[in-house]
Amino acid sequence: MSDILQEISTAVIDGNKDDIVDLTEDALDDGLEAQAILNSGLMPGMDYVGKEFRAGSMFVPEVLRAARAMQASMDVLKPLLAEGGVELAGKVVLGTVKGDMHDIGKNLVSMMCEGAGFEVIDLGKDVGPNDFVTAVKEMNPNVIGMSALLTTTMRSMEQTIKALQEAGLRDQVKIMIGGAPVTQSFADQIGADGYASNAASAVDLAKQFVGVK
Ligand code: B12
Repeated sequence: MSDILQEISTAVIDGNKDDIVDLTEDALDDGLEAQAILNSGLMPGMDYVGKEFRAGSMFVPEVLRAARAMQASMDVLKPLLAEGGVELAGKVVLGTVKGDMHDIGKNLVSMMCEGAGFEVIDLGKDVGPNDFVTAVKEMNPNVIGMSALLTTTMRSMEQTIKALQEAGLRDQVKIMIGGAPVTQSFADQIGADGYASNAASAVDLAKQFVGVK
């Protein structure tokens, strides 16, 4: 890996939001392609963070800092990636379900998915079944991710899946769910395609859904 890509990886791992923008611009000035910076600078950094997080060696605040640093670099790269018509890993629509205002975990999933090369459409929080249905109709994502932190709002996940079935859209999208009270057995019970207990595993699941390693 070139020195500057290594520095970009390290800036992600360290959550160094201030330096990463300069480093990204320097890399572009040096003639590196936006895609190369994403694939060989940001993603290895985020992969490392994901592994450390799963292993319990990094914690939520550090992962959030890393994700924000990556986001700052992505803000520079995104217009260039779009220009080049770069093939992204797939499209993920995310939202915290209706009645639920908790979005820290969902934001983490969003940033980690972006870091893994997915286009992410974040519908925000308090997202009702019909909003998900509209998003699937209009944006044709590969994956929907629903987050719930309240036992009372988990039911909205089931209602969303039913609404997608009724709209005839269920088979064209994979559905993953998560959030502290959510479990694999709940996912099985409501007919979701998968559950992940943390943002790094959510990325693995999304990759599995679209057939990316
Ligand atoms: C921060 C917080 C808040 C903040 C939310 C701020 C925000 N912008 O999100 C505020 C103060 C607003 C809040 C409000 C309330 N809260 Co609150 N809150 C929490 C708290 C302390 C932390 C949640 C959090 O952010 N965790 C950190 C993130 C990173 O973890 P996470 O969300 O689980 O996400 C990870 C995974 O679950 C997974 N994941 C998450 N989403 C997704 C999605 C997909 C697709 C996948 C695959 C994976 C995935 O990946 C994430 C990253 O690894 C929890 C307690 C706790 N320790 O969990 C209570 C908690 C969730 N809150 C609770 C309650 C009761 C409330 C209120 C009702 C309180 C009140 N009486 O007003 C309100 C509800 C408001 C509403 N309508 O939503 C209860 C819920 C109880 C229950 N079983 O239903 C908890 C458990 C506290 C408690 N012990 O009582 N809360």
